[in-house]
Amino acid sequence: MAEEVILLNFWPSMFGMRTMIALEEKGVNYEYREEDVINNKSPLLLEMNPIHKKIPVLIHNGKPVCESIIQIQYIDEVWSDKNPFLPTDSYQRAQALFWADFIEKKLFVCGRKTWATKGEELEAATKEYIEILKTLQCELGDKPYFGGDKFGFVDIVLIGYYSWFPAYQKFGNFSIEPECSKLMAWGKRCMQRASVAKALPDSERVVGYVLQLKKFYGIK
Ligand code: GS8
Repeated sequence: MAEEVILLNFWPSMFGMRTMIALEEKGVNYEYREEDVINNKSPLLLEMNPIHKKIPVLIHNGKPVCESIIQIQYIDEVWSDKNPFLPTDSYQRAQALFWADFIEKKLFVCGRKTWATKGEELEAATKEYIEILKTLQCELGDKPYFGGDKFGFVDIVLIGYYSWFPAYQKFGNFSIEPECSKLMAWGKRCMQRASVAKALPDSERVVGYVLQLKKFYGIK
């Protein structure tokens, strides 16, 4: 049977970027469908993700897989013949999942505060953001990728945020490069990959999107 793969996505989503990168890395043919998650979710999205009603949704032969980190794991298992994302060693695998979980718990919430808060809350958020990135940079160490010599699971989970860094810095009025130059170099390295270059939007477009969000939520 021919594989039918559909990705429901919304272009600025760092979560959707993960799934797109995973599909591209595996060379899977898929149909990309852009969703308007802010104003008009499609009936297909509501049917395929009735619990969270969020993108990204991966639809494989008519069956939905929800949550981006689960989607990366699913893609890795189903298309296992090419470019494994997770290490086979159980301990290494647990470590990769730990860092994916760390990114998941920390980055989105703190990143949002850099454009949605002000005053002391903003100051605390920008400090925390740098601390989170420094922790990740420490884990990266001198390796080219979190996966070692190979672009892998943690790289896929994190890299979408790289396209948001300019927006966070602009609205939060802080700078990532001075303390996190190795992490920025990692980001540039990842951008050399066709999968990442295809999935990540232009950072200026993200800045424009955040401006729209600020207006939408009435944030001055
Ligand atoms: C997050 C998906 C998500 O927040 C994942 O897949 O990893 N943990 C999930 N999707 C957002 C768009 S990106 O900010 C979304 O679909 N929001 C619509 C809504 O909240 O109604």
